[in-house]
This record gives sequence, C-alpha cells and structure tokens, in this order.
Amino acid sequence: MSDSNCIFCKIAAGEIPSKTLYEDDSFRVILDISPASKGHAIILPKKHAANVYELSEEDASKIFVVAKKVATAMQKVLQCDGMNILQNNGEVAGQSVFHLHVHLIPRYKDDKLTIKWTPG
Ligand code: DGP
Repeated sequence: MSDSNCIFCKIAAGEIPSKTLYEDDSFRVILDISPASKGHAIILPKKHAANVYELSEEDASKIFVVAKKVATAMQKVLQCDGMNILQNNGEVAGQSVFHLHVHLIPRYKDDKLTIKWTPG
C-alpha cells in the first residue's frame, strides 16, 4: 500500500506537511517544491506506485479526473494562459521521484519556460 522509504507516500498520507491544493480518498495535490512556473503542482496517488506501469486501473481511471478538476480551478485562480499536464516514467524520461505523480504546470505568455520533454 505505502512504502516507508518513499517521501511522496509520507506527503500523500499527510505525515509530512505540504502545501495541499486538493485532497480526496485517493489523491493529494501539492505545490511542487521546485516550481517550473508560478503554481506548479503535482498530483500524488495515496497508494504507492513507482510509475504508470504499476498504477492500479482504479487510480489510472481517476487521476485525469483530478487533473481536470484541479487544473480548471488553477486556471481560474492563476489566470494562466496555458497548462502542461505531464507525467514521467523512468530516469531517462526525467523521473526523479519514484512514486508516480502528474505535473500541472501553468504556462504564461512569454514565460520562456522550456519543457525539455516536449516532442520535436
Ligand atoms: P519528476 O522529475 O517528474 O520525478 O518530478 C519530481 C518533482 O517533485 C520535482 O518537480 C520536484 C518535486 N519534489 C521532489 N521532492 C519534493 C518534496 O519533498 N516536496 C514537494 N512538494 N515536491 C517535491
């Protein structure tokens, strides 16, 4: 269920304090500690899965619903001009914390942010 060595398990469970934007029985959405842009948030499943291959079908079916709900609220509050919704699997793909998470990265006109994993 949860991995005692996993920091995102502890944050998702509320054992380590975080700036929480949203929480339900299955997920916690927090502000990223190293934001790529103002309001950068990450969605953490409460049930540990290292990556998308390990994610339960139940969490997989719910996580984009959470992404839509929180991204919509963020857009209203932040008045951002766009939003990248991203998820990395494996070090080679840019994953640095091995508890699956979905990034919600608000984008602003002229933010000059380079999303390195954008195709092309
Ligand atoms: P990724 O590279 O896709 O694995 O993204 C990991 C993200 O997690 C990265 O943007 C920084 C963020 N992060 C790492 N440790 C912590 C933490 O302890 N708290 C919070 N809020 N974010 C963290």
